[in-house]
Amino acid sequence: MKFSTKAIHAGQEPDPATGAIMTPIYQTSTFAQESIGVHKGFEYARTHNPTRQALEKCLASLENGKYGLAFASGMAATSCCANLLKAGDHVIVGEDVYGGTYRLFAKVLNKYGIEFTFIDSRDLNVVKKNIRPNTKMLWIETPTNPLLRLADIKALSLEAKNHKIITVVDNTFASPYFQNPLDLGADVVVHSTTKYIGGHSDVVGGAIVTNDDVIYETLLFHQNAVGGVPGPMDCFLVLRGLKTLSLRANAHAKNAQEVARFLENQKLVEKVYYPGLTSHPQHDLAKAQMRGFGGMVSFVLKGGFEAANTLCQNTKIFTLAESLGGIESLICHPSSMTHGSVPESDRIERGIVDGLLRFSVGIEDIDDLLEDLTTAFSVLDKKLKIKV
Ligand code: P1T
Repeated sequence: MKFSTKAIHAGQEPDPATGAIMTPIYQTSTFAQESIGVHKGFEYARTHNPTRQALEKCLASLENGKYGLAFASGMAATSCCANLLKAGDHVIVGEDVYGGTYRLFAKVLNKYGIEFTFIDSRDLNVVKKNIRPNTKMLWIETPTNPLLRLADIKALSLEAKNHKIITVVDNTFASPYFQNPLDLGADVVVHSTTKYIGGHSDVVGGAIVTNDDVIYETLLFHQNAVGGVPGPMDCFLVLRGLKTLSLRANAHAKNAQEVARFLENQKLVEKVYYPGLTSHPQHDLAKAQMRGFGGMVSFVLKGGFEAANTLCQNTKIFTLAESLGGIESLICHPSSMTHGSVPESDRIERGIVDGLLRFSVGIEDIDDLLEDLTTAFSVLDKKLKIKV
């Protein structure tokens, strides 16, 4: 089956009790048992729930994986992956990851004797150099949040495999529609389903997909033991959003390409980051491992924080807010919002400067989006000129 068919049907059958076409919201915490130890496959909703199970099967199918696990948030999925580790293990992490991922690794999990080295995951040699005898996991985000840098999933996974290192790819920015890391050799895929998968900014969720039986059993055990599972209503919302992912992803990417081109032509813009631009240093890698370039565009404004703040205040459609991947266009100021927990010196060294803004380009009419930006840039232009 092709992607858009799987998004609508995988893991989902008409309800056997009623024939309902849409997966019911099984709003129950527990299930009746026929006799002691005899039941219909469901006992307690932290362990299994039919609505969650449908979502997990659908997610696995879209990532070309055998197993899917759903979580209450992207961070719950990320922290579940840490259960593949133990004290004394070492993890290599791409330095340009979501600020919350950095915070979990550098400020929470480090307290449990797991060591993290943050490196430039664009460079295979840097990864090679940082492998130690106790390195157990390579954690990459590609494209990265917020600088849209790419990591070569195939090359890095192969290197990791040679050292028995588990490769985890956070595929949130690309979504399974544009990139399937398991097909490129990764062992585990993580998603914040809050973003493109849910797609409507109305639910928080996370997911893990893998083909590996041992990894799955370990994660399944911890999903139940730790308990960061989503409720049935949230699973329903993610499942419902997922059905239109292929349509939305194409529309996001089309608009993002135009917005990126628009930004490249603005004299107040110093730099634009979008993998779909030929000016992106890894455009060829993007074409090789992705089927499209996604809806996220970041850029640096001349004029630092003040310019960034002025632009955010003068758009009407683009809204200043955390998160991404919903149908509406959002702006984020990474250095004070998503990456506020990264120490300032590391942030600046990585390029997350005060003039950096990140657009989650929505699927509104492109003419309206460009008009909104044109107006905001002309206000910014006037303001900067007056200052000079
Ligand atoms: O917010 P949550 O569902 O827990 O997902 C965490 C997460 C994981 N991975 C990536 C790549 C992410 O971007 C996120 C969350 N990001 C934002 C909230 C943001 O605005 O970037």
